[in-house]
Order: sequence, then C-alpha cells, then structure tokens
Amino acid sequence: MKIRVRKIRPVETGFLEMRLDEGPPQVSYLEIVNPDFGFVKRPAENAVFVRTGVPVHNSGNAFRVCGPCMRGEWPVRDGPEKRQERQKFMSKPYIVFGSEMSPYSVKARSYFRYKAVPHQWVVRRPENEAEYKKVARLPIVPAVATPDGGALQDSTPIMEYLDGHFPEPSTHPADPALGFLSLLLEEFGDEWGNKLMFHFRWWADVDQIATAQTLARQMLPRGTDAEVQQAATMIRTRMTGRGYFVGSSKETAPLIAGYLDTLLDLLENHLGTRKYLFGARPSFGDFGVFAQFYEMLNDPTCASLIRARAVHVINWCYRMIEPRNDGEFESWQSLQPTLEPILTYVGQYFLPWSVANAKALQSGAESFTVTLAGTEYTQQPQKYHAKSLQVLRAKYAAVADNAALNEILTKTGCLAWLQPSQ
Ligand SMILES: N[C@@H](CCC(=O)N[C@@H](CS)C(=O)NCC(=O)O)C(=O)O
Repeated sequence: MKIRVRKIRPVETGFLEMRLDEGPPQVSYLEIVNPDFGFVKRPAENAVFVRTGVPVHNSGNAFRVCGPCMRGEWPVRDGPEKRQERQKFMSKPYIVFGSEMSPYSVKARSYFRYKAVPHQWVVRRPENEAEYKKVARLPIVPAVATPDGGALQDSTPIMEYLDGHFPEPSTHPADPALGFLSLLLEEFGDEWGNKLMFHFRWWADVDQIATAQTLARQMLPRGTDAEVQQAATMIRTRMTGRGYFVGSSKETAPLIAGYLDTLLDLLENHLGTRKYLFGARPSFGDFGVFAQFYEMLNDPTCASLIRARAVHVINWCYRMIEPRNDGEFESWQSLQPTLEPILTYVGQYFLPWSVANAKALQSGAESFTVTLAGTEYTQQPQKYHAKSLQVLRAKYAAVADNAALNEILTKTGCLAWLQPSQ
C-alpha cells in the first residue's frame, strides 16, 4: 500500500513534521531502527516528528525511519549490564495504553521516548478494553504493562519507575536545589496546569464540540460519521458536567483565564532563550508542564491564545514530543532572571491553593475559598491532589537542609507551603 505524506515542513532546526494522508487504520506503525535493541514500533499518528538527516523509507504499510541517529544521543552509551537489561525487552516492549488527548499519557510517552525504552503506544479504545483492563487498576490512562508482567499507573510514579530502570539520560539536574525545583514544577504542571487546561477544554461551546469530536473519532476510528456524532454528543454531555472537578465555574472562569494569561507570558519569556525549562536538556519538570500546554495546543480557545502570543511555548511543546539531550542543565545564576518569576507564580497561586485544598479535604468541607494574589477563589476540594501534596512535601523534606534552595524558595514565596505545619 502506498502511503502519501501530505506535508513535510520544518518545525524547528533539526526536526521535520510529516503529516500523513492516512490515519491509524491504514498506517499501522512506525519502525524506528535502533542498533542497540532492534527497533521500536510506534503506532503512527497523523503528525509525526522526525529528525532531519534521517532517511525515511516507505516500506509497505509502515514508515521505516532508519539510522542510528534518530535521536541526538543514540547509540545509547550504557554499560554492558544496562544493555543486557534493554535486550531482555527486545521481544517484549512495554505497552503504554494512552490517548493523544490525555496530558498524563502524552507526558509518560515522552518519557519513554526520551529514555529510548522500547514501548508500544496503544490508544485506549473499545476494541482493546479487555487488554487494558488486565493492566489498569483505576479506569484512567496512562496504564503501562511492563515486560515482566507487571502493571503501572499514574504518570509520576511511571516516570520514577523508568528512572529506576533506565537512569540515563537523567532528567534531574545534579545541583540538588535545581533538582527539587524541577520536581516542584512537575507537580505544578500536573495539578495547576491541568486545572487551566481542563477548564478551557470543557468551558466554551467551541472547545466542548471540538474535543468531544476528537475523542469520539479516536474511540471509533472506523465509525461512520453518524456513529461518531452520537458518541461525541455522549462525551460532551458527560464531560461538561465535570468542570467542577478542577474548580471550573461561572465565578472562577475569569480568574482561571487570568491565571493562564500570566503563566503563558512567564513561560514564553523563559523559553525564549533556552530549549527546556532548565537548559539544553529536558528536566522532570518539563514533562509535567509541557503535557498540559501540548493539550491546550489541541483545543481551539487555548490554541488561539498560545499561537497568537507564545511561539516559544509552541516550539517547546513540539520539542517535548521527541525530547532530546542537546547539552547541559544551566546554573541557577543563568536561569534566575526568568525562572524566578515562574516560581513566584507557583508560590502565589499553586501552593496556597494546594494547601487550602488539602485542609478542606481534611475538614470534610464541601468547598473552600483561598486568596490567590489578592483575589478570592472558591472551589470544591480535589481528592487526588492532597496525596500528591504530601508526596511533594516528602521530596522537599529530603533536601530541606539545602541553604541555596531555601533561599530561592523563601524569595519566591514557596517555602512556607512546603512545611508540614502549614
Ligand atoms: N494522576 C494520574 C491522572 C491520570 C488521569 O487523570 N487520566 C485521565 C485522562 S488525562 C483519565 O484517564 N480519565 C478518565 C477517562 O478519561 O475516562 C496520572 O498522572 O497519570
């Protein structure tokens, strides 16, 4: 079968974006040849990002992207032990059940890609529900089946598990102060970034309609238009009633819009002069934050905002789809001018909100009000988040004696919220 590439265009230096004419039903997978462990099969998506200089062949029903240089750091220079461990998985890759529309799935997938861990991306849909259920303890994506028969859920622990098995390339700056800031930003992306993304995704009609249609088509790739439309209507009805999960309401809508505006400007400024949040290579924090913005780029309202105002944020999101190690982490000195304002934002909005949410859960309150940067904000408490605040505090406790870190956290208004007494 002949596969046509509709468009190939440079996304940024060193990358090409290929848009395929055919979607998943016709183009079943990409093969990326890696001399270390054979090949990685990846389901083809409509947009594929490929590094330039790599020959791309049309072979049957798959694109074959050949060559050892698909990624900047290949071949992976691990010792023989690590290589053996990778080779164990040659015949059985990790299976990652996910969705292009799920920030946490995309985040985990980028981590697998960055670590060059053989994996198969499987879009969760009705036809694979039985396999998915064998893996998923909770009805959420991502869900990962490990080659040894285990199962993983929850994107942060999934990334930590991968760190344990595949420490290189590391996403943790060696400087312990920067290392913690990266963990803090990962958590910030997951919880606060998701609030912004989810609110906009299910708020305006245009976003509800577009998202429901995309989700329905993803679920039913071979469905008729009428079937897809019916599914889209169901999804829209189910999801628009769920905004309160993240505090989205008539009262909070203008506030949340302001929170996004402010954050977008801060990120745009910071990413104007570097590839990733902490320098020339992706940090743990990049994965948490980018995933929410990558989703926003799918959604009409947020996409228009970002496209009009934040071209560096767009480039960073695309970069994070196939993250590369292009150099070193920077020092605090060089990051400070534009990273400090982002951390100040975290200390002004995310952390006080997070602590107020945890207190409300503890007291069993049905809703809570917190003053964020001088304005009152009210929502129902979010369950999952209290647990992840505890985890974040435990991560801070492990480096709490670091004077340089404490100075940064104090200056940015973050420190008090990380103490268990708060
Ligand atoms: N904390 C989890 C959150 C996962 C999550 O909320 N996944 C959403 C999609 S982004 C989900 O599967 N929701 C249920 C559904 O879509 O049916 C993680 O980091 O993996």
